Amino acid sequence: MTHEQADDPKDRQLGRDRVDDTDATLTTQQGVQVDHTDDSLSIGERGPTIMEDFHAREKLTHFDHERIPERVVHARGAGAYGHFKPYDSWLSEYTSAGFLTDPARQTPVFVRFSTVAGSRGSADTVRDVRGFATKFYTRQGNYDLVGNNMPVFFIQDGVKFPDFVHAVKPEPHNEIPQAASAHDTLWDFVSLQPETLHMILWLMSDRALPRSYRMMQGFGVHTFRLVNAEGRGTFVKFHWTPKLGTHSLVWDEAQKIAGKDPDFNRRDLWDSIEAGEFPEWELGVQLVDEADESEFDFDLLDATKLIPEERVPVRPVGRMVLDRNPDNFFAETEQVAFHTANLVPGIDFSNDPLLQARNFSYLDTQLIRLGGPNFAQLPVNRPVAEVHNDQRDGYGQHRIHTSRTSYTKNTLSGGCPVLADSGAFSHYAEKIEGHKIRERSDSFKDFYSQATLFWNSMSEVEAEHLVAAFRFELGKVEDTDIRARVVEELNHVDHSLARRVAEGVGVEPPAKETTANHGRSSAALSQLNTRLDQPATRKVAILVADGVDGDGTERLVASLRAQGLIPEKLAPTAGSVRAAGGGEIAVDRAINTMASVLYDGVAVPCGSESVATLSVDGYALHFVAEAYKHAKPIACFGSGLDMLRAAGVNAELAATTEVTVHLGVVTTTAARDELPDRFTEAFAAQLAAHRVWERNTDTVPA
Ligand code: HDE
Repeated sequence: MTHEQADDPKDRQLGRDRVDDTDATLTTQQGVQVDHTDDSLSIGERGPTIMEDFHAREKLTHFDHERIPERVVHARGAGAYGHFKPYDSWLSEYTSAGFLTDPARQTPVFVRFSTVAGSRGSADTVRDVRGFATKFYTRQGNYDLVGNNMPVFFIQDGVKFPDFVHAVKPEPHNEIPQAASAHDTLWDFVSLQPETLHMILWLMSDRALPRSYRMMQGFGVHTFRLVNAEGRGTFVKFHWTPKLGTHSLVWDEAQKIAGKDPDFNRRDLWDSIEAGEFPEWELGVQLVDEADESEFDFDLLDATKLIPEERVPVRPVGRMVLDRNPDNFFAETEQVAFHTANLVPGIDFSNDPLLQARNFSYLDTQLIRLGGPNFAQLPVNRPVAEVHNDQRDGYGQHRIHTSRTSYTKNTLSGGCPVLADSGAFSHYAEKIEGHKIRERSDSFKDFYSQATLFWNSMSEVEAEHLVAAFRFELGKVEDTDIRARVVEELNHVDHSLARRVAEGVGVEPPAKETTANHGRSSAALSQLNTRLDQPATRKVAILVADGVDGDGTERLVASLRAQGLIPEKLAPTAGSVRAAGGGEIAVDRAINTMASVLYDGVAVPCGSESVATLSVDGYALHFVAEAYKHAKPIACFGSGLDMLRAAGVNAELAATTEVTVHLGVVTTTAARDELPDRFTEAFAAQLAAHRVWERNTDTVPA
């Protein structure tokens, strides 16, 4: 797990704090050796335990204090280390930040992905926004880009954040439901706060159900400002684009995974890094000249709006790779402290009122969560840049300042630490004039146009999923007035959307449209327009039983592996199965310990005995039918076709040695050594495309 990377300054620094217990003897916190930790010190064999047992008291006391408050939002997460490197220096025209402009510089990073609403032990695959927070340990200090996997937010002003979070979190009287937005308080809030609508559409879309953290886009959300060496400012939006494309689960699958493997996304991130399949993203920027600030039909300072990519293209800046799992979840992933105000020279804020509130909130929250002002000294938070200042003392102070002075200016320490004469952060000298008011700018008041833009940009299947999500969520709302109010709000977005939702939730569909649909769309908003050519790391279940075609199966496994896929052999019981031609084939897992929802595709090899067994095995039949239901690619060869028939797969299964693909089902009657390479290639291509949306699975039970 830990392989110290000599060229990584953050990893070298962490190395000084790592504790290796190999060959070590058990001790107390004071280093006194302990030879017995199973029984407390007592008077006689059956007598009372005595206070004097300092080992037992220390052990229990430490245990009693092991927990810290979980994050008030984004409590559930998973993190990893890696590095970022710019491709070239083009961005230096806009920013003095060296880590974004020096292609020779590799900057260590720590990234934490998270859900928002659930508590620390909640399931990964709930319908929610995902956090995508990156700490860059730059030479100029730490820079945190604390973003999400959706480019907009629910509210425009941070003062509404506690209201919004209270509405979406479990209801206060009974703390139900956990990690779910399908309940009355959230939708009550939404129905009364139209600024939420655009983000609510994103939340009801497939974006809220990522297949993997490795297959999510990331967004800085706010408009920030880049500042170049001459002090010129340029507005910027940050984008992360995953190498593997942006892919999602389907809702039925997501709900089942929440039970079958609540750690699904966390495990996926961990396993892929352990396997050397390092997740990658490209950082891109949308730049807007300050002079063009008012050229848009929305306000750049409004975090419920995105800049359509057709209007301002995303320009590539560099590449981030995550290549190292943390050593200790608590020490690193739990204690990492992000803060939107962790800036380095060359990057600055805009006046987005949501961002301004965050700049207060993140520091404040760390004080309660991490117990005092010295959390920046925790190994994961410590910058690689040197830290010298006059801040002293406080809980958990680790530094031993040897200086006699802790004030500036001084003469007794030779004036040290001295003020920087170059390279310091200098706040952008924006000219501001105005009255002190508590009012929302008129430029923030178009709540619907971009919600409509998003809706118009959905492919047919994405739109169907979105309507189904609204029907599910509102269908769970008990108060019919709330349902009706949400439908009224949707009628401002699109009349057909409002009608389709209304019909599913028992609300009178609005008779006529309230706002005409502007008809504009943006291709970049549909996930189906992201990469669909990357099969790497897709997991494939190969169903086998005694009598399976051993050569064909091993050939299939080898060629899937060669294409970067992860095949696993599943049989009715763990251990191994007997191959038709003799010999044993090792089985990775028993079918009943897994489920099709944990795989991207399924394959059934040839072998009449094996197929006959699987065709009467309820787990195996359900496995195939469910994968088919969830629009997953399926492949089978030789007599494997019979298993698909038994499972009720309604694609055409051509009885020919040619490789045939129909509705994402790849078949050939060839087996063993005859199995053509084109068979796995065709299967891999289907897996890269993620799902087979043209399949009609309405009649397949789930
Ligand atoms: Fe956060 N948010 N947030 N948020 N947020 C926190 O900070 C807050 C917002 C985001 O992996 C908290 O350390 C306010 C937008 C991520 O550790 C807290 C407002 C975006 C994470 C907090 C927002 C985010 C947080 C909870 C409105 C996307 C997880 C614990 C003004 C751009 C970071 C913590 C991690 C975490 C406050 C809005 C993303 C309480 C007040 C917009 C990814 O400080």
